Amino acid sequence: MRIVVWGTGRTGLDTAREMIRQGHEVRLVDEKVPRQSGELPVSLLKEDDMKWADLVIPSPGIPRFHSMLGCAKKVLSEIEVAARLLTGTLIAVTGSNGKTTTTTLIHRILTRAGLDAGIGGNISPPLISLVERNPQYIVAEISSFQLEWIEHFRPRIGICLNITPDHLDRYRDMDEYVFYKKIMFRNQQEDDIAVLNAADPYLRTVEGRARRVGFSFNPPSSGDGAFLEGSRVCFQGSIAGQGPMLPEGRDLGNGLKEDMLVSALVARLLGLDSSISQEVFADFEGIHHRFEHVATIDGVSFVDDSKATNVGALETALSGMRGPVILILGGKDKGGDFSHIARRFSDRIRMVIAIGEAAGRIVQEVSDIVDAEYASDMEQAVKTAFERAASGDTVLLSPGCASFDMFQSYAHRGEVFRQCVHSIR
Ligand code: UMA
Repeated sequence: MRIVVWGTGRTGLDTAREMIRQGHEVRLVDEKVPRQSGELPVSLLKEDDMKWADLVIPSPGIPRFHSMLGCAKKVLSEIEVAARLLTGTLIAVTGSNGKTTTTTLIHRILTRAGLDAGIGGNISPPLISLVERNPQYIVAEISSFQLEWIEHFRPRIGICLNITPDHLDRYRDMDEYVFYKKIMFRNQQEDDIAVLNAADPYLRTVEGRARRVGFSFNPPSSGDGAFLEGSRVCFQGSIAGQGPMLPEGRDLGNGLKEDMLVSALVARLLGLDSSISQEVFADFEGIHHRFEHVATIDGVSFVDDSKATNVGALETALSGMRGPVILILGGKDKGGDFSHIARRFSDRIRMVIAIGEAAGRIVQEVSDIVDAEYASDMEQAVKTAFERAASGDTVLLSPGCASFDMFQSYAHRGEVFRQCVHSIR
């Protein structure tokens, strides 16, 4: 087959290599001046490439309505192509927040249980890079971008953690974003499982024939599912019984608690012993830049939640906090509603410090509700936060925005925050 692989990031390079290994004729193209890509030749994308190809595989970053894709005979996403080649049990995790942590936890549980499990997708490496090893279980983090060009993609267990506004700079509106999240369940059959957040109004209905299993902090109203009783995970319905304990004695935050609840549920559905999940949770120190404690200086705690790139993640972080919070917000605007956050958590937000491209809009939206001011950069934001904080306060970087206006990535933003905190000492 003649295949155009479009994009020379991680997805494009791994896809091109695998398609060549599968014996296809491959053109690797990009719209930007081709970077060095090791052994693979790259050319600038031309309309002729679209006409030449039987199949185009665009990288997730390429917008669905890019005019060039309109000239292609057939377009499939990398996850669709990978899923057709992988023969193991596919466990796919989507949602606006918590995907990376949940994917990591499930993978660790399977590995600790002695199963042959691979991990990939949006978390990286791309799913296609697992094809050569073809593990018995595949735990995949799946983004809405990757779901835009699926056809038969059908996870054995599909999980949607939550849907909150995100990527509204890519999608026309919330409906379109929700559509591409829920499309993951469309091809599931009766012997598949859809694990859905029972408290999320967007997930009350999903397409597909899969058996539904719910989760929420409180017992779901009916059916099979998982909930929390204190720190204990409990299961109801046909899987009823006690699950693992979540670690006590450290502040997990609501986001991590929910991710552990879902992971324990998936382990139960796979028939694994709860003690395995409990051991994994006890050892788990979280992932970088997701509600990560950086330091406590003069009684003021600094928490790096730079991975919170939308207001849903910010809301989850704040909902698990009690004491006064000085909140650093801002970055590249994704259209989230910050006044709602300020109203809901006005009891615990001591002040907001806004940075980056979205700073003007944020200060305008929240300053009637909580104290708010601008900072020119991260260094000034951290300095101001420390000056205003009292012992017992938390300075929380949970920006609710993308990072690309001032930083290379959310990880880079988190590292800069960390350096600024350490330079206070
Ligand atoms: N390109 C074009 N034209 C365009 C856009 C991009 O030619 O209009 C080219 C660029 O020049 C570049 C390539 O496409 O060469 C970049 O493709 P990409 O942005 O898809 O980058 P990858 O390195 O392949 O990374 C992708 C995911 N990126 C996006 O979804 C934007 C990575 O998720 C993922 O880890 C990786 O595949 C492996 O699966 C990142 C992400 O931000 C972390 N994801 C979003 C999120 O989590 O919110 C969805």
